[in-house]
Amino acid sequence: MAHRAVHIPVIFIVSTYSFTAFCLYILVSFARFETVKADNVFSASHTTTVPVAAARDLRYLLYDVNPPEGFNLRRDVYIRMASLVKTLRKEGDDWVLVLPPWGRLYHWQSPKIHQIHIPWGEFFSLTSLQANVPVIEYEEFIAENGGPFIDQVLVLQNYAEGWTDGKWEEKVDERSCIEKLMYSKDKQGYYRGWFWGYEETRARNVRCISAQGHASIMAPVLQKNITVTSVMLDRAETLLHDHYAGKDYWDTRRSMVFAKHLRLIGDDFRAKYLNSTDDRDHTIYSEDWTRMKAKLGSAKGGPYLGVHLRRKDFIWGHREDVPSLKGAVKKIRSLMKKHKLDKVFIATDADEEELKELKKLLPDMVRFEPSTEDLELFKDGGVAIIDQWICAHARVFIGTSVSTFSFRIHEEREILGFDPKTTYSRFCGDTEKECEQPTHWKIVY
Ligand SMILES: Nc1nc2c(ncn2[C@@H]2O[C@H](COP(=O)(O)OP(=O)(O)OP(=O)(O)O)[C@@H](O)[C@H]2O)c(=O)[nH]1
Ligand SMILES: *[C@@H]1O[C@H](CO)[C@@H](O)[C@H](O)[C@H]1NC(C)=O
Ligand SMILES: *[C@@H]1O[C@H](CO)[C@@H](O)[C@H](O)[C@H]1NC(C)=O
Repeated sequence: MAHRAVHIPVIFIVSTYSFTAFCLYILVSFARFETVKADNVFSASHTTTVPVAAARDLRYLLYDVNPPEGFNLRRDVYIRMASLVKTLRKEGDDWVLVLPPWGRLYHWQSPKIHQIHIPWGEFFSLTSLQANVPVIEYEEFIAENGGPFIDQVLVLQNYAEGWTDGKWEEKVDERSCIEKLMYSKDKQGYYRGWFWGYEETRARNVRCISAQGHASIMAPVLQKNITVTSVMLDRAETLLHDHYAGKDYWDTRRSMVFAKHLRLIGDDFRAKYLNSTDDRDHTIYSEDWTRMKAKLGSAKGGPYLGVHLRRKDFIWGHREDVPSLKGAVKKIRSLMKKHKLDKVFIATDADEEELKELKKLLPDMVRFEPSTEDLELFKDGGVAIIDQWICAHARVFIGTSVSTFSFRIHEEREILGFDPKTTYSRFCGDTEKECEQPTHWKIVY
């Protein structure tokens, strides 16, 4: 299963962060200092301060991610691409990020519902995203571009030889493709591929690029080596964060505001089943994320314990850091007692059989269970967001070890202003010896 691999980038970023990120940060800051003087890089009017203002062509950056990666790692890759677009916009052309339609995700298995070609607007607030970096939906790109054509696809890959002498260095080079190319030429000489399930989409050219480093190492290549209008980076997860948990990371993360209809469903559910309202719980949310600066510890949260219990592929491998259901319920009971909470909300991807067992062990648990019509409307991604939203508003939260789903809840709680003591804890495996708890990443405003 590809899920082992899925976790590597996350752990990697966290572990390399200390020794590379600092250097990267310095590098990037220097580049910034040279080109733009403290202006707003996203406003159309900043052309006046850029030396090459005369020819600011509109260009499109598209991207896609390795198919087995889940929803929440894809949200993380978006942050890296937004950062790259910010770097690109500092010099030269007017780059716009094209949002890759959602669909065909491994975990989205609800039968009989159409889960392909899903625009970002169904899950996130587009105006919020746009307040951070210019973005458009894929279908808008097709319309603006005059057809479903992408000029250049760059398939990103690592270096065949790995790290030379075990030394980490940043580099990018055109190389022959290491893996079998997922694109093939049609009779007209165009390249056909997955393209988010848009069969009519084709590429004029496909090349492989070996890249090792942070997202913005692609900037010089896109600015200087390539002159065509639309470029797609496939396997974009190959690139690392420019500056993990830095200001730019958090700006983009804060701009990823959930779509309003999903937040409203979550809020109604909180009020109805969990006696939780923003007024009482001090979780007032500003529609404009740039004004959202809640002080740590200001949020109280609803009178319930929020739980993210990741199962499925996390238990198939008999991982040491994932508890049995009995172990999880024991922990839940003790947390409820400790914090004097009589309600518990559970978000989980557990299968039918495990759910039955869980209900037996914890008959009073509350879950968001969408009707068939609701599921058709929100889709698996929307239901996941509603679950995350409800967990994000709990008085106390506990998640699952190295689950990107849990990580996104941590960030949401950080934005809402919860005391870190109520957020950064996870279940321990039944026999786990050293149960390291999640890291607190503070928002940089
Ligand atoms: N509604 C709901 N869906 C969940 C829950 N936990 C997992 N899922 C589903 O399973 C997917 C989990 O994959 P990811 O989003 O990638 O998060 P992850 O737990 O880190 O898993 P990997 O990244 O695949 O290792 C989610 O996108 C959901 O579709 C949950 O508590 N509620
Ligand atoms: C980009 O162009 C430079 C200069 O021509 C060249 O040295 C470099 O190898 C090219 N990079 C890529 C990734 O094609
Ligand atoms: C809901 O919470 C309020 C304030 O904490 C409390 O006064 C009220 O009794 C609660 N209602 C229910 C139904 O638990």
